[in-house]
Amino acid sequence: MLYRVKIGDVNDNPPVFNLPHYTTTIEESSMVGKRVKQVYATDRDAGDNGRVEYFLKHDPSGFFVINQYSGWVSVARPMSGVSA
Ligand SMILES: [Ca+2]
Repeated sequence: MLYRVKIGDVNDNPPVFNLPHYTTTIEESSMVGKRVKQVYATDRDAGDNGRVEYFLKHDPSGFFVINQYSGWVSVARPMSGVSA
């Protein structure tokens, strides 16, 4: 008998950012919603295992938000006059 086995993709590749670090500068007076920087990562897995979504891991200041799908970081609240 011949059995045909289909191997599905497993999630064996972590996402990889296209840069090791991203740096930028931004005016303290920047408006809420201003785009700061876009990050980009790829994942070699197929299908859902290769889909990349972005989250900020640690931002106690709350100054920034990241778009889950585009990777754009933008200003979430006014920075001027705030002592960090
Ligand atoms: Ca993956």
